Amino acid sequence: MITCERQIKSDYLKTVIEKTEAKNIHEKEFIQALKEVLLSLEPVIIKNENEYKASALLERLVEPERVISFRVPWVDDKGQVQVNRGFRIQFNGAIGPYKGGLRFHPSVNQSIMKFLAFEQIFKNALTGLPIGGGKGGSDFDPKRKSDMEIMKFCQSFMNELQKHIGQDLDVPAGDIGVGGREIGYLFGQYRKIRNTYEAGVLTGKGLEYGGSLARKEATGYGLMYFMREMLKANNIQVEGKTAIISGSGNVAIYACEKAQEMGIKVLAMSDSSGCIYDKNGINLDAVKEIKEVKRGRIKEYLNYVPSAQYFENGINIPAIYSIKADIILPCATQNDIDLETAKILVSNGAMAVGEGANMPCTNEAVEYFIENKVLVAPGKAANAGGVATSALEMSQNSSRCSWTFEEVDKKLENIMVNIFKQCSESAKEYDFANNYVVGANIAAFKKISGAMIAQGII
Ligand code: NDP
Ligand code: 2IT
Repeated sequence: MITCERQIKSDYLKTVIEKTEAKNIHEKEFIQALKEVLLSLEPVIIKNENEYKASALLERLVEPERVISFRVPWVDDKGQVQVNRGFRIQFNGAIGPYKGGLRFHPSVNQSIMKFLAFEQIFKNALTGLPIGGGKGGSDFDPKRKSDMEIMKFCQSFMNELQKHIGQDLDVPAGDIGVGGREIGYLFGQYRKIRNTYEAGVLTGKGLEYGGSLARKEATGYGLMYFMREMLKANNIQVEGKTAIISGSGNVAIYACEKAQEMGIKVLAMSDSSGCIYDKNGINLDAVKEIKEVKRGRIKEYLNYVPSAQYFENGINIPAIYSIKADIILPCATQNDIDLETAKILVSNGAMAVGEGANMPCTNEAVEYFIENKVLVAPGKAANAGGVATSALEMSQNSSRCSWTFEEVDKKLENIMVNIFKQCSESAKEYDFANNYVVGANIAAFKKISGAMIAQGII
């Protein structure tokens, strides 16, 4: 059942999509991510259909190398036993050790893990660094848990995860609900169980024990480097523009920091409860204190800036998307912007969307933006700065040295400039002009397919 309206010319592609959909019928996010990529690859697939078919390239691409699911029992502060489900998806290791974050959020399930791991294969290929695609996490909800409960959960999670990871095998990092604190507890437990100091087994570590300067900032900064390149290529000046940023976690905060540095006025940020609107521009120090220090709610911003406004999310579109801005930066979670929301943003005059989150726009929303000449910086390219800097952390760990903030930031900037170039050139090569969504998929696919074909049928 292909739900997408468009005609598929390649019988091979059509069959693969249909079979994969039938096999994974309950995994809607995975199917969404898969279709977005595969449909856009059609021109490349048509060109090489016989070769791909002969080695079942697409069938292998859509099937994870390994799916690991495990029980995570832990004892809460009241002495009650809790049980969560843990995952690690090792999707594709053709280019390097599996690499990708861990997400702790109650919505986590196999479909979400597989969509994230699938996206990660392409994202990691675009970085130009030797990393394969993986993702993991748990349906554990870190909200309202004590520090002790977080530690106990992380330790139990690692008791099982450690059997499946290693610096040359699979290197997890953070994602939603997993930041520096969690990586610290996870690393400590890995070190204790394995009785070895294997710094490169996790990234996003603290600076005292093998972390890299600028990793914390990397995803948000990288997003803005990509945005700057995209606007520049379309003769749009960055300075003086307005922006709204959904989320107020790691990616959102550092996207805001770099946007402000570039002369963009950030009008609004949000969390899952609602958004703050500050017509004078967001006071980022206040947001950092609320989110990074107090682990509080975005609403508390009004205690710092009483002239700002707070809008609670209703049942329809998230409140933040009713605010008018030039640049839209969804940095919270998947499917935040659907077609209805996209229509509002377009009618409000948005000129560019930068996906800081993974798959924050539905496929229909992305198509609508592109049809309406809104530039889209696709997540797998625009938010690749985080994982790229994780790979730089791995390099520093292997060589037992550490680079300065400026060195890492410069490398990150060069990587993002290069990713934009790849997206732009691949789009042009296949006559998609400034459709960077298609460009990113094609550029990444060429690299992955090349590596998979070279390594034979495995
Ligand atoms: P954080 O946990 O630091 O922040 C997530 C933010 O999104 C919070 O403000 C959270 O609000 C908000 N949010 C709103 N709705 C939801 C929802 N339904 N589920 C989860 N969060 C929600 O995560 P990150 O900033 O690290 O990640 C944000 C996005 O960026 C994710 O899509 C992630 O996959 C992607 N990403 C992250 C990278 C990284 O290096 N960290 C790299 C590349 C992509 P609340 O507190 O109310 O839940
Ligand atoms: O989605 C992502 O790219 C991440 N969460 C970061 C992964 C990593 O390994 O740094």
